[in-house]
Amino acid sequence: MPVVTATDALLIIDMQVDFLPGGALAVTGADALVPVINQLGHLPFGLVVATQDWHPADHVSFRKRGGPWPVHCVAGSEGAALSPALDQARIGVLLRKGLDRDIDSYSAFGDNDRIGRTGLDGLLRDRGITRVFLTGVALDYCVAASARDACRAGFDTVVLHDACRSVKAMSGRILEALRAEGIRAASCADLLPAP
Ligand code: VGL
Ligand code: ZN
Repeated sequence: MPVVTATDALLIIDMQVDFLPGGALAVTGADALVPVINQLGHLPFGLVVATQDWHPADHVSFRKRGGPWPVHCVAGSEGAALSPALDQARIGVLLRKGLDRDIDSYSAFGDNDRIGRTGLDGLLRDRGITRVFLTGVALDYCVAASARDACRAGFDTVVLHDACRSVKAMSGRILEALRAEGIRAASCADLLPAP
């Protein structure tokens, strides 16, 4: 059972209004993750990082520009805000991604073209982080991309499967694919003290 210490980081991916039920790109069950992620905030992580998908109004990922997604998480809009129920007191770094109108950025670590990087890998290393735990949405897009980049950057990478939801794919298949790449899966109960 993994014991959380100061060399661990919690990554909270895109827990924004537009990804919650009723939002522009709703992920089923995303609202149920909020109390789960709030609970994790009580553990002694060395750093808690939250991301926000933060797009210009004419972003390349939007259908009106031939992209796969409805308009979502437009910078500064209500839909781009973090869930109001998410406990923000523990968030040490708030990272916005997808700001460039011509390239999407699923991963917290950089753009999909793998050229533009956010610097998160260096930031984590500088803070002495060796292991990252991933939570949030969507498991099949931004969580998976972030987990792959974390693993590639040399961090021990753990997806907290019951603190994530997929938008399209079956979560089991995604976790299986990630596991084959060296990314582990654990449940929140593995980290939290028994009630
Ligand atoms: C996401 C699709 C488009 C995500 C963001 O957070 O997984 N998915 N933009
Ligand atoms: Zn997006």
